[in-house]
Amino acid sequence: MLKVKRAKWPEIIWSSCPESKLKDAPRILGLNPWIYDFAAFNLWSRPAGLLWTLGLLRQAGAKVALLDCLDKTWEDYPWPQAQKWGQGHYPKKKVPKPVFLSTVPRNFSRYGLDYKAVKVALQKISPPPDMVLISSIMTYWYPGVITLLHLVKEIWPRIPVVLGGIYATLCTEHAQKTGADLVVKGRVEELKNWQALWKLLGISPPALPGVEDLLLPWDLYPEAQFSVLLGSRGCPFDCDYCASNKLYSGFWQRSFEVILKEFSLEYEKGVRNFAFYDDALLVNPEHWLFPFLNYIIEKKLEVNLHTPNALHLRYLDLPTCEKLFQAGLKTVRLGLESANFSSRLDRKLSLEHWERGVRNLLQAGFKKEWIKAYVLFGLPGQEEGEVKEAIRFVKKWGITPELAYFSPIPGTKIFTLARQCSPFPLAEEPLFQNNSLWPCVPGGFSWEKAGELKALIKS
Ligand code: B12
Ligand code: SF4
Repeated sequence: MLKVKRAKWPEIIWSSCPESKLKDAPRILGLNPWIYDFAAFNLWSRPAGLLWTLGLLRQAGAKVALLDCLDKTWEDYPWPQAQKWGQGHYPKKKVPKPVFLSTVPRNFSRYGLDYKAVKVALQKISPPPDMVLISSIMTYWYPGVITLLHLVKEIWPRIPVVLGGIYATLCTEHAQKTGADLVVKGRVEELKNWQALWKLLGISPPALPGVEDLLLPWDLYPEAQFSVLLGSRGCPFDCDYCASNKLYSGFWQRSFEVILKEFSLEYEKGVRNFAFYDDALLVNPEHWLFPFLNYIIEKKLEVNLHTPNALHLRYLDLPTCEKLFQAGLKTVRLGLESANFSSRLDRKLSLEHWERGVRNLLQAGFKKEWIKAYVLFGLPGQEEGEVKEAIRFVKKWGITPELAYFSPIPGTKIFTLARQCSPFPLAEEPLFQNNSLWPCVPGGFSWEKAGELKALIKS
């Protein structure tokens, strides 16, 4: 087993591609900000988009380093003990609520590494990086982006800072007001984005490495409790509440060989927990998923696989369920959303799909307690009865419902209706897109209602 240790605080490790032909390779630092929210739990969370970006830049010849505020990072840094399968709590510090959220009856915290620990680690980087990249995930987590951006600008006022990711793509105008030198909307591998990055560095852009062969640089996390597998981008469905199509139109799959290489490097490091990040993991499974599952089964590798991002029930035929079971899928999440099968906001599921999928999972050997079905709560105009009906429906099957609170996302089909229903200016202020606020539920978040639904789930 290839064991690589974490550095000691406050050291940041740089890495480059051995075949780099770039003279005076620029040093590019990637930062994943803290989460600022009412609640946060690490469900195998990694900034996959930032890793993708750093991977391409390293491949093109740059020297890269990563500081992820949501990762333990340093060998001697205190961090909550991870749970059985690598998921777990973040350290948290209560912080004042942003003014827009001052009336919400919940505590607001910064999750992740201590602010001062990050500040000192950045100050110690010598010489300073030539460019800093800041990633963004949930739109309403932008306070973490701004805090980090201000910190970077305080330490290195003249170093260019680039902001990219999901918030930057879905709320570009808002992101342009953060003070970043460049806001990248969409995929970094789009030629105009790639060129803009290098222009900011003052270097003529090297050829864009092929994304087909790209290995995500998971080695930037030396001692990981878990890792992520991303075998595809996009989703062939187009549900009214989902931003998948806005983030990647079309559907593209990586090759089995590339996934296997990425997985093997992580496995060699000792990683045994892998979470799939695909929006449509089970679409066209012959391309890479089946060969990958077969490989694990044939080699008798002991791994735990997790699908926090939900599986499409329509593709759960018996052979697929058996392969998933034998390969070690432990966390099974299903996208039910609603038990109303006649009028739905998605195009992905019928009652027959549900019945057949759940039966096949059970027949393949999955225990009922490993399976949870997401039920969407808080959609514009949604009747509370519909949510309760869905909870009861799932429970009838002996599996556990899990509420997925609705986040209104700019650019989705339902966003216009969400804006009409919500008392908050959803388009102008991304903080109101936070699912914890229940932004489209009359009266907003209520502890009483949350308790009532929790009790129904537990009953
Ligand atoms: C994996 C995933 C998760 C994981 C964890 C994600 C994480 N890292 O923390 C899990 C399953 C836990 C999760 C949970 C949730 N998620 Co989620 N998730 C995703 C998903 C499917 C993939 C994100 C991803 O990594 N993509 C792969 C990378 C490679 O793509 P990318 O980030 O777009 O990166 C590209 C560009 O953006 C750019 N880029 C990215 N970063 C950078 C940085 C720089 C500097 C540059 C230059 C470029 C750049 O280049 C990259 C390569 O092309 C997205 C949907 C999607 N298709 O993106 C939803 C999504 C982000 N999730 C969403 C939601 C709603 C949730 C939940 C709230 C669901 C719920 N209702 O309970 C929870 C909340 C999580 C929490 N902790 O509180 C929404 C976002 C909502 C919002 N307002 O922002 C999305 C968009 C799905 C949707 N419904 O439309 N999620
Ligand atoms: S099936 Fe899932 S990922 Fe695909 S569009 Fe619908 S909600 Fe989004």
